[in-house]
This record gives sequence, structure tokens and C-alpha cells, in this order.
Amino acid sequence: MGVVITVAPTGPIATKADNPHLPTSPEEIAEAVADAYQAGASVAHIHLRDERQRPTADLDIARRTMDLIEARCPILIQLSTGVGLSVPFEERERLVELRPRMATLNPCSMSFGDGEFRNPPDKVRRLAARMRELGIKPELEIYDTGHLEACLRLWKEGLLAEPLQFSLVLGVRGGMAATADNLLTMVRRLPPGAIWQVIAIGRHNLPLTAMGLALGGNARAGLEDTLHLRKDELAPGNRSLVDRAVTLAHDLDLPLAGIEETEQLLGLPDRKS
Ligand code: KMH
Ligand code: ZN
Repeated sequence: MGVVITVAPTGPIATKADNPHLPTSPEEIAEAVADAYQAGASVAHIHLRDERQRPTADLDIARRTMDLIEARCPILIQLSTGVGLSVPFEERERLVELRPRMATLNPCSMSFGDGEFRNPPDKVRRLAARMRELGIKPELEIYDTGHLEACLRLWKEGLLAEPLQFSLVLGVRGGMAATADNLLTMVRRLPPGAIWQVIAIGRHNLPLTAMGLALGGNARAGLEDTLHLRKDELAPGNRSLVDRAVTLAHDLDLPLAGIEETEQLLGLPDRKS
């Protein structure tokens, strides 16, 4: 089985003031995603911004972004339901009504940098149930060991379809630190058959992404996770970060998963019929 590369072109916090290459409009995001697809990405993790670059769950902006991406390439769209720290859960969860193939599911509330990321248990359960109903594959973003336990409880309640797909998020202030030891701990704790990738934030992005690949995980790349290509050097766009992940996979002798293989690997319900 090949490695799934996910591009995460824009996150919930940084702006063009932090890196002028950050795509923020639907057109810029669609261009960055199409470019990443050409480089080898098969999944696009999407955050949206309004005209003032603020994170938004606006359904028109989301629809337009999805349409622009779909017009350019067949990459699998994973909408972020995390959206941004200031956006209420009720707005965030509505994004799944656009029926992306995948969407994030953040199982727990937590401190997040200088802010707070609110994911109350009853609302998480409601969102998981709705995603299951719509056949949308959850990407379970776990920032600590307790978040894994919360996901396993959802699974036992029948709210998550197999295979479970985890992102091990390391380096967010408020979540687990970006260390090799923490990554190994998390990988050891995953249930058999789980599919996973590393999301390593900031300067730990490169070594922990490489470790994740070497340990049998998938990889994520893009300006959501790091604005830099190397120390003191801003990434000149998402493509450079995706190229770097593709090179890592290639050097480790790992083939890339194309779209169909990714659909099979993740057990995505068929949408064509
Ligand atoms: N930037 C991630 C670590 C989501 O997309 O659902 C957190 C996040 C969550 O953006
Ligand atoms: Zn995200």
C-alpha cells in the first residue's frame, strides 16, 4: 500500500503577514491544492478564510472552494470542522452538510496556543453521528493520549466506521510536545488496523514527518503546519513542502498512494453512484 500525502495549504491562525504565500481566497486555495495534487498529494485538508483572512465556516465560501478544487483536479477533499478558534461549534459542524468525502473530527476541548479549542463531548458525538450518516470519513485529530481514549469510546458507541483514521498532532501549545518519544507512545497505543499520519507543528515538522513515514504512517505537508522550509527561511508556497514530503517518501522507498488507492485504504464510500 502506498503512502497518502495530505496537503494542508492554510490553517486556522497564520495570515499573509506571517507568510505572503499563504493561500486565503477560494481561488488561491484551489490553485495551491491543484499544484499539490500534481506533486503527489491525494487528500486536501481545507480551512476557509473570509475576505479579511479570518477563519470562516461560511457555506458559500466552502462550496465555492470545493467547486474550484473539483474543477481543477480529482483530489479527495477533507474539510476542516476545526475551522478556527473563534468560530462556534454549531457553525463549524454545518460544513459536513456540503458532503465532502472527509472531514476532521476533533474529539476534545483543549487550550490551543493562546486560545481555547472548544469541542464539548455531546456536540462531538452529534457531529460524529452525522458524519457517519452522511458517509463522511472522519480524520480523528488527537493531541494527547486522552483524545485517543475519547475516540475509542466513540468507536465503541458505533459512531465511527472502520478503518479508524488518526492524525497524531504534536507541537500545539496545549497538546503533547513534538518529541520522538511522544510519537512512539501514540503509535504504540493505536488500535490494530488504524491508519495514521503525523501532524507536526512548526520547527519539528520535518523530523517528525520523516519519523512518521519511517514508522509506517502517512504524511501531511503544507503551510497550516509550518510556515518555514528550514530555519529562518519561509516556505515559498505549499508546493515546496509537499515536494519535500514526496522526496522523503521516495528516499524511504515508499510509493505514493493515488486517488483510488487512498479511497480503498480509507474505505471511503463510493460517491459516484
Ligand atoms: N491546525 C491543527 C493542528 C482541524 O482542522 O480540524 C488544528 C486544526 C483542527 O486546524
Ligand atoms: Zn486543520
